[in-house]
Amino acid sequence: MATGPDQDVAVTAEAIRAKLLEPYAKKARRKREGQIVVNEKKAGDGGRLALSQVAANTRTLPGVISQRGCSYAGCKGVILGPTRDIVNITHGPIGCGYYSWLTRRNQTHAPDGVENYIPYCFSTDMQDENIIFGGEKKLKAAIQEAYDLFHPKAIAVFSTCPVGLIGDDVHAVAAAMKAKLGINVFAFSCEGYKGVSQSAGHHIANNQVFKHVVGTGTGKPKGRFSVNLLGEYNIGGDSFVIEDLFRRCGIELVATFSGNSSYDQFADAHNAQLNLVMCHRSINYVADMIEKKYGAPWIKVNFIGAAATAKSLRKISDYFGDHDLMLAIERVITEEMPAVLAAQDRYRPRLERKRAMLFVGGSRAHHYQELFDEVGMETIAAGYEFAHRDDYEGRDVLPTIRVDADSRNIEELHVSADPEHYDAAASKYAAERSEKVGLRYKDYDGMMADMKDRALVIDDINHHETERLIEMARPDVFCAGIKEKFVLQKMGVPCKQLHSYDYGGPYAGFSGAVNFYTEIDRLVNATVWSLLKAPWEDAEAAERLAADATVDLDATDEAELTASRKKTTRANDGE
Ligand code: CFM
Repeated sequence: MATGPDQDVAVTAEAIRAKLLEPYAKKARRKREGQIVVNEKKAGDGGRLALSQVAANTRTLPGVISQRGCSYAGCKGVILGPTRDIVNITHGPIGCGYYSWLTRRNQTHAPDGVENYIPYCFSTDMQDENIIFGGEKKLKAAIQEAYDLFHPKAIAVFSTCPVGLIGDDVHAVAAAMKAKLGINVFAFSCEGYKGVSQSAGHHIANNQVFKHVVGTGTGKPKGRFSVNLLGEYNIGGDSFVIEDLFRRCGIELVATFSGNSSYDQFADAHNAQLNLVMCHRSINYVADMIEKKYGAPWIKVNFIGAAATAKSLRKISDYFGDHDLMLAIERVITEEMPAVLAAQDRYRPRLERKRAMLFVGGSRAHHYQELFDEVGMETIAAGYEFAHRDDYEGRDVLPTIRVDADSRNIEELHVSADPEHYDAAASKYAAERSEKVGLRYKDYDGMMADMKDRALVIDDINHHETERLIEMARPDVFCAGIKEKFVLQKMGVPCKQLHSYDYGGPYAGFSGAVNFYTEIDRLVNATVWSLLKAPWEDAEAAERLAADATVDLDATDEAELTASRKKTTRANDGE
């Protein structure tokens, strides 16, 4: 049942929702009903929207194929993954280290002579005997070995599931090794089973980085306008683009958490004047803690989309309220926009009214809607893998979020103003600026406010729902990850990977926007998709394949048998 773009979207969204929920047993259906929501944009209090509630950050249904990852992945892979000069040791069986080794496309630029451990995979490679008798000794030896080989500034230890189960005290080992070696050694209790998804790992990572690294440096910003960029991980080189924009605007970037970052940047981050939060889900904890302890406020930014980039740069300008900075920012925007507008003119007629679906992580399903919008495409369904209600409905709902046992499992740091380093003037200044230019701090409206009324919002989508969604709505492009890509493409729908960007990118900033329009045009307007028929949809092809793949066991002589076997080999080689 294909639906056209002119069809009533309201009926379509409700009909799709009903179809997705149909096969579930009662209890499972009740759970999914709260996670599959038709966006209703009703006016709420104080000029804000009253959005439907999404039952986000809850356990995945047992037995379904989810897109989610684990807590260890969120901690070691996502937050610490892009750090180049911390030796990151996985304490656990080798598989956890191996499968998190270079699998995320976070790039780094390590100048000659600068430490870069990203290409390495460090693991304690736990064996049966360590599981039975404990792995602390092996961990100690691994830290010592890493130190002897590399003499890094810092070593971090990541716990995998068995470490938590057998009770190795990774923190005690880290503390002992820190004292022994005289470098910073710290550990994460990020066992894969913690929480309901990788989101737990983000929180655990944020806590430890804040506790053990942020504020330990003495480097002070040199420029007049200094910022940290939080929640930008340099996938496909995005951070490089943003760094270049900042440089041209005269904005000093103290630290990025954690794309193209270094240990010293984290250590000095408390001295930046302003914090910019890009991926709210993964890093809002650090932003909040820096504000509480050191005074610098945070604002939400988004460098995905040309308009969003311009808006974010202007927000920075509003904060600093400086004429020279404002001129520099406007100059950069003026330099960049002609190429963006020319690309929009070129691609809009080819992409207008095409329909996108986005099911990614915890912030990209929102941010990338901007880019589609800029070329006239509509997002008809979107959702996060592991985000929380505030990422859907906005931070206003934070006080109403119920803390369940899975969240309580994760340490909540109690942070207060640092007696020595808290900058009281910063918070006073921030309040004044807000009064003057209406800047909102600690504020994020979430994804649903930006989506159309009656669009479909699906949290923690699974394989069954993805297939039904495609069958019913046949989008022109589906944005997801490697686990979904080839299933979708066999159904004749192009998939753009928004985790790794496939082999593309950068997509941030102005030049990134042009890259993205080009890439989406290439995918959406390729004619190959209409020619594609999965083998099981084409009876003749299926028969042919089956015949080709069968060795003729009745062959009477060797020549016949060899010919038959050759044919089979050819078929298997995919010729
Ligand atoms: Fe933030 Fe990310 Fe994302 Fe994320 Fe991720 Fe990622 Fe993602 Mo993959 S930190 S929430 S845990 S923007 S790895 S760079 S693409 S799921 S949407």
